[in-house]
Amino acid sequence: MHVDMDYFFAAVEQRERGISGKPVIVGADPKHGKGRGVVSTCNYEARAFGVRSGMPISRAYALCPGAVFLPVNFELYERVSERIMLLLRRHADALEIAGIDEAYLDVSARAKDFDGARRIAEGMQREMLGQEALTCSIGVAPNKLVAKMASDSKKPGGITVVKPEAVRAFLEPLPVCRLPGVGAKTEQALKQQGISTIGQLAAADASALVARFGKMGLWFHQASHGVDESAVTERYEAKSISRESTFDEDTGDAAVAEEALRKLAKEVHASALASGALFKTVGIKVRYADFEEHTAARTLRSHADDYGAIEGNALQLLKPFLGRKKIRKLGVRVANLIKRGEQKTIGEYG
Ligand code: DCP
Ligand code: CA
Ligand code: CA
Repeated sequence: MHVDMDYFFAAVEQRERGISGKPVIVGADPKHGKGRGVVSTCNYEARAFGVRSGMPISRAYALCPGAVFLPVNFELYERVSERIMLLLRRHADALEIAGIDEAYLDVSARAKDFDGARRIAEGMQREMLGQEALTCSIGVAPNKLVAKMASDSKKPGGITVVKPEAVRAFLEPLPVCRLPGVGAKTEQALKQQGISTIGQLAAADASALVARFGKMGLWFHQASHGVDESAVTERYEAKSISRESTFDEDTGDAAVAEEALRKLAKEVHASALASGALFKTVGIKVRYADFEEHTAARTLRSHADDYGAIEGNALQLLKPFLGRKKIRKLGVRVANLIKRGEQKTIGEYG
C-alpha cells in the first residue's frame, strides 16, 4: 500500500485552527500581492481557484485574495507526521516512511488477498479521521510503484485497489508524467518519440529506449509494464531523537520540571516508536535561566524501546540539576539507535 495524506500542511492547519469551508493557502507571506516566495500547499477549496504547490505566492494572491494565508509551521507538521506513522505502523508488517506525509506499507502477511487489503485500508482511513481528523488517499497494488500511482489517482479520501490482473489496464491510459521521476523535461523528450501515455511507453522497443535514455530507458520499460521488485524497507537515518521545550516562565519548582520532562519523554518515545527505533542511550539537557547549559546521558545495558526506560533514566539524570537555579528549558534525547529487528545481532555484546 501507499498512503498519502491529503493537502497535508493545509489540512493540519485547518484542523488546528478549526477552519472549514474556506480556501487555505500555506506558504510565504503574500504581503497583499507583493510577497516573494511560494505556495507550500493549499486545500482543495483553494485549488478550485487554480492555486497550486510551488506557485509564486503573489500569483496565488491574485487568484484567490480572500483565502486564509498561513505561514509554514514545519515543526507542527513533523509532530503530526510522527503520530500518523505510528498509526500506520500498527497496520503494517513493514513500514517505509517515504516523506513527511506518505509511507509504503507491506501488508502481505496480514492481508489474505486484495479484498482483505482494502478492508485494512478502510480501517486506516477511519482511524485517521477519528484520531487525527485528517483524510488520506490509499493505493493498494502488487508493488510499491503501482501503489504509489494508485494512491494518487483518487484524491482526496480515495482508496484505489489495482489487482495484479488489472495493472496493465490501470497504467495504459495514464500520461507518462504520472510515473515517479518523469518530469517536464523527460515528458517532452518522450513526446518527441511519439510517446505520451504509459501504454505507448510499454509498447515502445526496450532497446530503443535504452539507446535514447540509457539506464533510465530500461527503468521506463519496466515501470511502464508495472514491474517493480523493490521491497518495503524500514529506512533508518536518524542518529538521535530529541525534544526540547522552553517554559513560559522560568521555574524553580521540581514537580513542574519533572512533569515537563515526562511530557518530553513521551514525545521522544512516540517518535522512536514511529520510526521503528530502539535506543541505548538516554540523555537530558538543562538550560538555566541565566543560559548556563548542561547535558547528561546514560547508556543502557542493551537496546530498549519502552517508555519506562526513557522516563526513568531522564528523571534520574535530572535530579542533580534540581533546586540550584531556575530552569528555562529542558530537553530529552535518545541516541545510539538501531532499527527494530536488528537488536539480536547488534545487542549481543551490549
Ligand atoms: N510541499 C511543499 N512544496 C511543494 C510540494 C509539497 O512544501 N512544492 C509540502 C506541503 C504538502 C506536503 O509537502 O502539504 C506534502 O506534499 P504532497 O505533494 O503530498 O501534497 P499535499 O499533501 O499538499 O496535497 P495532495 O492532497 O495532493 O497530496
Ligand atoms: Ca499528500
Ligand atoms: Ca506526499
